Amino acid sequence: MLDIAFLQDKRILVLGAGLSGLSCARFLTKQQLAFDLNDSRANAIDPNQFSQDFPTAGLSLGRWDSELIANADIILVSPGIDTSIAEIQTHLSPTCQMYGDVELYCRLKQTPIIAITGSNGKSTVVSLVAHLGKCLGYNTQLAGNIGVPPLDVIDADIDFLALELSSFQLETLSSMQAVSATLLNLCDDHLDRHKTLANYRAIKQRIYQQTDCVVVNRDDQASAYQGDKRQISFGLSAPTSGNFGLATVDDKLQLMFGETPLIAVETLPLTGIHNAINCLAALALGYGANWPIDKMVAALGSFEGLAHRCQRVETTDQKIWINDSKATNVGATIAAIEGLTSPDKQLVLIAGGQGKGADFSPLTKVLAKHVNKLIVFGQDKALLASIAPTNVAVEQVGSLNDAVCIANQSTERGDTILFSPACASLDMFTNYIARGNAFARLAQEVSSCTA
Ligand code: UMA
Ligand code: ADP
Repeated sequence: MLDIAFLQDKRILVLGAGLSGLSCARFLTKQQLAFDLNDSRANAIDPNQFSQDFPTAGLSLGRWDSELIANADIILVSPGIDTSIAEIQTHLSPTCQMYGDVELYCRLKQTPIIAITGSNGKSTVVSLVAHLGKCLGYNTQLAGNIGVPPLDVIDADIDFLALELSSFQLETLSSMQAVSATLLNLCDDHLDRHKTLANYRAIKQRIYQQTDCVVVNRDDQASAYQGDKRQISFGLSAPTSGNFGLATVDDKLQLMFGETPLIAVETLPLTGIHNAINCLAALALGYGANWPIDKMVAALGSFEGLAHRCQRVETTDQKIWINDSKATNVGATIAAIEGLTSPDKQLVLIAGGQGKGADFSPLTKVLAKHVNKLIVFGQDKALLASIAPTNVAVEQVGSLNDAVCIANQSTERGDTILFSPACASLDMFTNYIARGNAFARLAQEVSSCTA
């Protein structure tokens, strides 16, 4: 039984009618708790469907509803909503509590949680943790930013929740008591909302205050933890005892636990050194939850990876077309370039979209070293073009279609065309999935003409 006493007889307002908001609505309805829902977009949902699904709830669409906001005792806010804006802040009552769906879950349920945040690799690592947990025989449930609102699985009888947390979700989270948790890495992202990298890091570091065991990335200062909790590290270097890393043993690069080689990197199903690091992070998180290392290592081989992350597009032209549409920031694109480069073949990068206020300049050095041509499109194409080094040819184009055609004309058999945008997709696509699917389709079309 969930103890919902703190929600009873409260005026509850749900902000946002997306995945999180509707999961709150379903939960509150199931618990027979009254609520209103407010979304600032007029066509966010179909009001008729809403009143069928939630007959007793109030609905306000098309603007921030100052009256509902002012009267609320508890506001359940969706992660994508910036509540620092005047239309929300000026109306809040001083006693109003505002938090998110993940916080509500944690206040209600003490499931053992393995939590993951970071700028890049969250979805890969959380899925890998869930996969390892399942292979070990635990009932492990994925949840969070990966697309499963935790309130939707609050009634499930599970052993572990593998929880992906965005900075937006961490902003309103304070009651999580995870078994193990990590901040994988940090690079410029979401600065349109968080303003400075220091602020973004401080929000991400909140994950360490809410876990028994802290898992840190030795190669990223932003991931470091100063405190006296149990700490396990992972990184590119050979690890000290009790930690995870990489080392060459018997002429092969291996995942290591202390001085013990675990598995050769070349046998892992996911390519790129960043994915070897992701495997180490998942092992460290599982080890933090007292999962047996040998069984986790045995399960690594059956993880299939996720679509739109450095995924090869099947073509017949003997060129290597890579869909990395999920690369929505500079760090992800750098990891893809460094992971895919091949010394005697060309690498053409297609990038562009909405830069979200990020500094693209860390790309310059990596482009100079590994990329032969840069093709940019979308809202921030000029910004991207401006950071290209002089030894890299740059073309600015009007569409992804044009970018793919030029990439095709500029390459030969054996060359790699990497679509790793370093930007969000929303200027031209519904989301990164639609953008990745468009790239894959276009790549298959042009390649079938040249094959
Ligand atoms: N809305 C407004 N006014 C605004 C902004 C949004 O009314 O100014 C409304 C929209 O009209 C919409 C609703 O809010 O109806 C959407 O809420 P939301 O943006 O919080 O999105 P959800 O559908 O609830 O999905 C959220 C996460 N989205 C964001 O953080 C933007 C999903 O992560 C997550 O899977 C889901 O909760 C379940 O936890 C997506 C994401 O893009 C994948 N995350 C970002 C990322 O990974 O970089 C952080
Ligand atoms: P997230 O959920 O944090 O966005 P994903 O696993 O979906 O992470 O991967 C997003 C992008 O980051 C992809 O382009 C992927 O190739 C890249 N990526 C994955 N792991 C890492 C890592 N450890 N470091 C840098 N980039 C990574």
